[in-house]
Amino acid sequence: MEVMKEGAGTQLQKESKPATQPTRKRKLADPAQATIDEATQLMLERAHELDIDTVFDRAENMKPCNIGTQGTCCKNCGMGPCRLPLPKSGIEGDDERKGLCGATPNTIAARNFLRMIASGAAAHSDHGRCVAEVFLAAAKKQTEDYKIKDPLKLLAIAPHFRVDTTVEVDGEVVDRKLDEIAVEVAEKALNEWGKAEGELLYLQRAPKPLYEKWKKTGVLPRNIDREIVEIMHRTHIGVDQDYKNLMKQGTRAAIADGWGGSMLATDLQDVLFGTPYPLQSEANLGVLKEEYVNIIIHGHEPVLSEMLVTVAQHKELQDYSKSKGAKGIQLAGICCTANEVLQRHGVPLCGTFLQQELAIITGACDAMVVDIQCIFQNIANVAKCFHTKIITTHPIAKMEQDNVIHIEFDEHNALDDAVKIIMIAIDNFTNRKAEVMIPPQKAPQVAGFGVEAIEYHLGGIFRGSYVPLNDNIINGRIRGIGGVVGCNNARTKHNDGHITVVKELIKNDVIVLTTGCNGIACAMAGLLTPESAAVHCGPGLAEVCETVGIPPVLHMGSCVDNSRILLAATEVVKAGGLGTDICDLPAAGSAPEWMSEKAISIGQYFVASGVYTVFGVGLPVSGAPVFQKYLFEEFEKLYGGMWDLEVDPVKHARKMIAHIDKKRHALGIDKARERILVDMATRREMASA
Ligand code: BF8
Repeated sequence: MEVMKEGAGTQLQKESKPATQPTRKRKLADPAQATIDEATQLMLERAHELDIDTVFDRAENMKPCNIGTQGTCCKNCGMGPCRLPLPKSGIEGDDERKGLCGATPNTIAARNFLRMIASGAAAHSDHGRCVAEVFLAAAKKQTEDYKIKDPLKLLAIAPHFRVDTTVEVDGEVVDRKLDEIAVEVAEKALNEWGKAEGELLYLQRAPKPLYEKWKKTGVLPRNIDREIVEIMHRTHIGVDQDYKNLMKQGTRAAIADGWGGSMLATDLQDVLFGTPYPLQSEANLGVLKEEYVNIIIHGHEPVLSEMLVTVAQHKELQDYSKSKGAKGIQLAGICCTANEVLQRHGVPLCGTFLQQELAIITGACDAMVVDIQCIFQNIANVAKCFHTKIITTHPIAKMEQDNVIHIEFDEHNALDDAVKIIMIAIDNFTNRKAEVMIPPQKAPQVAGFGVEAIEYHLGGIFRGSYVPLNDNIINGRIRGIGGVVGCNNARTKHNDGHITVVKELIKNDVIVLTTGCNGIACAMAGLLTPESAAVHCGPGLAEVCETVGIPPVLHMGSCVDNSRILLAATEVVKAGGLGTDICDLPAAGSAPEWMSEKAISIGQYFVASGVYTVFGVGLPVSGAPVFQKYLFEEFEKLYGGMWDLEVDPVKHARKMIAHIDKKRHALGIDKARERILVDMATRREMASA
C-alpha cells in the first residue's frame, strides 16, 4: 500500500483507499501550544498515547467557516444559506452585497447576533425558571428535600417583588410568616417569565439614571419569555430589516437575561441553598483521588448537585463505598455546576469547559453526572474507552449514545434520585479497567465572594459597606474594577487569554471580579488566594488585599452569577463618589476566551448596563463593518457601554485599563492621591463636580 505523504493530493488517496473510507491523516494538537496548564498538557499527551480524540485535536482537523465567523451567512430560510463574505479587496464605494431577499450584511449579521442573544438569554433564564419552580415546591412544602436556607436573603429580596414582610394585626405591625413570604415571592418570581402586563420588577434595582436610559430608548423588558420569542419573530425572513431596530430588541432580551432570568436564578438559589461566603478549596484535575469513588458533576443547574453534595456525606454511602474497597467519595465539578457547589460547599473544581474529556481520560472518573449546557456529546465516546458511567439527569438534555444512563431528576424525589446516582458510581468503582493517571497539579483557592460577602469583607460586620472599596478607588490604590468572565474556546490557547488578561489587570492595580470558566482558570493558576496579591499585584492593590485579607481576584460564582457583578457595580455607585451610574465607574468587562451564545447575551447586557466590554477570539460581526461600528462605537452614546474586540490578551487588558483611566479622568480622580477619608458630603461634591 502506498503511504500518503503530507500534502499529497486526493488523487493518491483515492487510488490507495476505497472511496467510502477516505483516510485522512489526523493531526494531533501540540499540548504545549494547546494550553498553558500543565495538568491539561499531561492529559493531552495521555490522550494521544491512548489514541483518544479530544476537542483539542478536533480543532486541529476542522477549521471554522470563514463566512460564519464574519457573521454574514444567513440560513433563516430555505432559499439559502446566503453567504456574504467580505471581498478580499475590502469594500470600495457602496456595499452591494445582498442575499436572495435583499438582506444586507448588516441585517444578516444583526439577525445572527440577535439569535445568539436569544439562545443565551433562554439558557440562563430557563435555568432560572427551573430554580423558581423548585423554590415554589419547597415554599409550598410539596417537597421535603429542599428548605429555605437563607431566610435573611428571602427578606432582602421580597421588597423587590413588592411582597410585604410585615403585616398589621389589630393596629400592630408584626412580621409575616416566612413560609407565606416564600410562597408569594416564588409566585411573583415565576410570573416574571410570562406576565401579560408591565415590566420586569428587578429593573428597579438598577441605578436610576440607567433605568431612565432604558426607558428612554424603549428597551425595558416586559417579561422574559416574550423578549426571546420576539427575537425569533423579528429575525424571521422578511420582518425586521434595520440593524439598529434589531439591536434594540437584542438589548431588551439581554437585559431580560442579566437583570431578569439570571438575577432571579442567583437570588432564588441563594435563598434555597445559601448565600455564598468565602471558603477554601482546590482546583484542577489533581483534585481527583485514585483511591476514592470520584464523581464529577458537570453542567449548570445546582438543584440536583446540591442533593448529591448532601447525600455524598451520608455515613451509609461513605461506608458502602468503603465496602467496595474505596476510601470514600470524592466529588468534583466541571463548568458552572462546579462553581455553584464550590461557592456554597467548597467542592473542589476539577476543571474548565475544555477539560471535560480529560477528566474521564484520567481513568479515575467513576461517574460523570451532567445536567444542562456546555456538555460535550463526545464525553460519551470517551467514556466508552473507560469504565466511566455518563449519567444525564435533565429531561431537556439527553444523549443518543447507548452507553449513557438517563436518571431523570425530579425535585419531589430529589434525595432518592441523588442516592441512586451515587450508588451507581460506587458500584462502578470496582470496574476500573484502564491504568489510572491523575495529574498531580492542583492549586489552593478562596472562593465564594457574593455581593454580600464583598460588603462584609471590605466594610466589616458592623458597618458592612462598599464605601472602603470606593475610598480605595478614589485614592488610587485600586485603579478600577475589571469583570473578567466566560468560557474556554478551542480556537485559542486554553487559559492563556484568561490568565494573561487577569495578571495584566492586577499588576496595574485593577481588582478583578470573576465568574464562570475564567474563575476556574484563575483558581487553577493560583490567583484566588490572598497570598497571590504580593506576587502578582501592583503595590496599591497588593496593600488593600493584604490589609483586608482578600485575593486580588474575587470569584463570584457561575455564569448566571454575572448578575452579582451588576449588583456589585450598583452598590459601588450607591456608595458614592464615583458618579451616578454604572457607566461612570472606572470599570471594564472582558471575556477573553468566549465561545458560548450565553457569553454574547452577557456581553450585551454588560454593554447595555454601561460597561465597556472587550471580547477575545473574534466576534461574528466583522463581515458587516457598519453594524460592527454601531456596536463598537455608537452604542456608547445610547447606554454608556460598548463592545470591543482584542485578540492579543496584553493589548486586551491595556484597552480595559485605558478605559478605566478615561473614567478616572472624567471623575477627577486620575491623579495619584494620598489616602484621605472621604465623607459623604465631599463624595457628593465630587460626584456633582
Ligand atoms: O455558563 S463560562 S464554557 S461553563 S458558558 Fe460554559 Fe462558558 Fe464555561 Fe458556565 Ni458560562
